[in-house]
Amino acid sequence: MRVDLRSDTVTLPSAGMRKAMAGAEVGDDVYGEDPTVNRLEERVADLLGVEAALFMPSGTMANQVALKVHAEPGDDVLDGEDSHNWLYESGAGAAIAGVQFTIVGKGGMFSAADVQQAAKPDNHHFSPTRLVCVENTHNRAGGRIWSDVEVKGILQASRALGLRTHLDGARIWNASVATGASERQLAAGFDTVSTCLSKGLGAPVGSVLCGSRELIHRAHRFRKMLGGGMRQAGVLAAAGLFALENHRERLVEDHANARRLAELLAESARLRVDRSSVQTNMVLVDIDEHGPTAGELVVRARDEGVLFNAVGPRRIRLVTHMDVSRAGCEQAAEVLNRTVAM
Ligand code: TLP
Repeated sequence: MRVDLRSDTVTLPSAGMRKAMAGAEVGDDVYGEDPTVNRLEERVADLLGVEAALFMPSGTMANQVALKVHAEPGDDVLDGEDSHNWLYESGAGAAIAGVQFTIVGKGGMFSAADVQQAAKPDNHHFSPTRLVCVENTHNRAGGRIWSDVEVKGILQASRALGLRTHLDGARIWNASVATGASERQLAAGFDTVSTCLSKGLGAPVGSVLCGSRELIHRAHRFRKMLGGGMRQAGVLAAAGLFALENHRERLVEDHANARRLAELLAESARLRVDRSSVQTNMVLVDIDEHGPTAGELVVRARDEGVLFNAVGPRRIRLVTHMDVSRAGCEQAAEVLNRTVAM
C-alpha cells in the first residue's frame, strides 16, 4: 500500500464529489453568472461571518490578492517566521504587490507586543507598516493553532496602530474542528481571510478570499489582473461545496491519525517528536545526529511506498488526510522506524 503523507493537497476527488462536479449548473463567472460559484461564495461568506467572498484558483492567489488589496508598493507587512505568504509563494509579495516583509516573533507565532515593537513610526525614512498577517493553522509550525487570546491581542494592537489584518486560514477548517470554535469565531476581527478547499477538505482546486464588500470588490480587479478570472468555474465550485458539506467534520479523524502517528514515531530512538505539538493534521519529526539526513530518509521510505517531505536538513513533515487510513499511518510509522535505524 502506498501511503502519501507529503501534504493534504494530494487528496483525490471522491466519486460523490466527481458526481457533484459533473452535474454542476454553470455560467460565465467573469460576468458573475455562474450560479454554483455564486452559491459557494455565499456559503463561505456565511460560514465565516463576512459580507462577501471571492472564489480563487489557489491559496497563493488568494493571499497575494489580499496583499494587493491592502498594501501599496513599498509598504511593510508584518508576518510570522516561515509564513506561507512569505516563504512559499515564490517571492510574489515582492514581485507583485511590491511589499517588504518584517518577520516578527518565533516559529511562526507572535504577540501583540511584537506588533507594537515592529510597527514603524510615521516618519519618511521608513517603509509604512500597513498590514499584519496571521496563519492559522500554521503550516511550518506543524499545524499549530493560535490561541484566542493571542489573536485578540494582535487584532487589538493592530487596530490601535491603524494596521490592516489578514488571516491565512488555508486550514481554518482544521483549527475549527480541533478547538470547537466556529470558523466565524476564528475569522472574527480580520479584514480579510483566505481559506482553502483543496487541502484537508479534499477539493481538487480552489480557495476563497473573504472580507467586506468593499475589499472584495477591490480583490475582484486584482484577481482578474493575475489571470484568476475563470469562466464556467462552477464545476470546480461544486467540488468545494461538496467538500464543505461532507468533509469538514471528518477532519477529526485526520487529527486522531496524526496523534497516533506521532505516538508510534516517538518509539524510535532516532526520532524526536514533540507529541504535545500535534494539534491538527501535521507531525513534525526531527532525526537525531546518528540517523540519516531528512533527504536520505525520504528516499529510503519512498522506496517502500511511504512518502513525506523534508522540511529541514534533519526535519520531516507528515500530513494526514482523507486518503490515508489509520492502517496506512501505522504502516508508515513501521517503515519510518525501521528505515531510520538502517
Ligand atoms: N501549502 C502547501 C505547500 O505550498 C507548502 C502544503 O503542502 O502545505 N497557505 C497555507 C498555510 C498553505 O499551507 C498553503 C499550501 C497555501 C496557503 C497555498 O495554497 P495553494 O497551494 O492552493 O496555492
